[in-house]
Amino acid sequence: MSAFPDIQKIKYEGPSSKNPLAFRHYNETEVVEGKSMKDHFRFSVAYWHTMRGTGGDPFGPGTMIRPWEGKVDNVENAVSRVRAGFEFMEKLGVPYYCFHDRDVAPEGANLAETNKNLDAVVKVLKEEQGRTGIKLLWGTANLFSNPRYVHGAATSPNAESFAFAAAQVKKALEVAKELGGQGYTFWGGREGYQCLWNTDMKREVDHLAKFMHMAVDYAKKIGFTGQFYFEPKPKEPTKHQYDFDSAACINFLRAYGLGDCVKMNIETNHATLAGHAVEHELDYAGSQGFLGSIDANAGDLLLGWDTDQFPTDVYLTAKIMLILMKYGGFTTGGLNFDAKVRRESFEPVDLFHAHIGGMDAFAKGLKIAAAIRAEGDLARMLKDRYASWDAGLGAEIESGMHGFESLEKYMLAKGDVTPNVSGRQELIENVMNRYFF
Ligand code: XLS
Ligand code: NI
Ligand code: NI
Repeated sequence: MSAFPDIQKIKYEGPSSKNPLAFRHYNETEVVEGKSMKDHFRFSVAYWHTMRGTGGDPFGPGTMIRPWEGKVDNVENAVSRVRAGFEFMEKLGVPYYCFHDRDVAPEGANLAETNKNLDAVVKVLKEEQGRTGIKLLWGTANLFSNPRYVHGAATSPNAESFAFAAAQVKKALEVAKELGGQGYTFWGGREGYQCLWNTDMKREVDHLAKFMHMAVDYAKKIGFTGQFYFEPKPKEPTKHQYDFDSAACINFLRAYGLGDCVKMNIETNHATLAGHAVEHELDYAGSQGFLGSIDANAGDLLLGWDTDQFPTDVYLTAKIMLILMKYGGFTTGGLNFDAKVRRESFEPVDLFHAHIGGMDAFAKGLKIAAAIRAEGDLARMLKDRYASWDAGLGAEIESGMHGFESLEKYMLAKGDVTPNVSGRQELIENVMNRYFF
């Protein structure tokens, strides 16, 4: 039985189309800078939002109409949801998806039963992957919903919560391997604290590192070769999450000897919660060699929480694509829509509108970014600004020829610096705007 009987495969119709169920810019085979759009983006659907989002909020219950959902959340229901999910992704034309263990299969009465439930659904996921060619971008484990994780998982003061989480991630890695997953993501969940007076921060952060090492070791042991990612988020649900931003995460990974095996998964709205722009987070991660994958969404500046909206702002997508292309694009990673339809958008067709809009916004952003790169103004203005480092004294400093004494000697002889030139921010902003309107 079809879950979306009235919807056909979404096609590219070009910028003049007014068909709400067609792409205006995302044309998967179109080549930009030598690579197809499909390969630039490696779009992915987030199973937790798209297939499990209920629309519930602190003021009321779920609102979503999802005809394929049964009354009881058992394995049978989970299986029909998988069929609906793959029909959705196939009609949308995305090559990847991501999920948490608990998104796809219900928990049982104990760990053994839970694992059995998961195995039963994974069998169907594998079958649907084979049927459609859709692949697993990354898997992850939900280490935050169940009350056993009330104080965190890897950073819990309760050692048995750590142990349960370890068992869960062990299984999640096995599943990711079974499904040919290209990655595995750690997101902090409740790894953080509400009150420092009852928190041994050093011990908790040490435990988090120990946990990640166990995961990396186990992946090696079973031959899971997917890329590990660490996803920063500064707050929510705890007041202070340990995975605050790119800089904090990269410091943590390096300090604990995980720098070679884990890259970053950057999420737009998490960046803004940290007081950064997403392009800052991407550039920081990229410049340190840690740029792995992207969770694409958008926040609302008038609401201070993780609203997980679909990205529609072409300025935003163009900025993201500029940084991504600067670092050579994705290898194992992709662009995962970690985004949900609004509570008021409760019909199945809204899921299509949301993803089509996001994909089109990124496709347009890619074209703009490619045009900026082709013309080269931005690169030229940037290079000019650092010209003093390309020859003479700057080049000598960069190549290690100087220390404080020789620099003092140089400045004593010269007296003062060559006058600075304007940063030309407004001019650069105007030049950038040429590509948008
Ligand atoms: C929550 C996170 C989460 C991760 C996966 O805010 O974005 O969805 O991406 O655990
Ligand atoms: Ni995310
Ligand atoms: Ni998020």
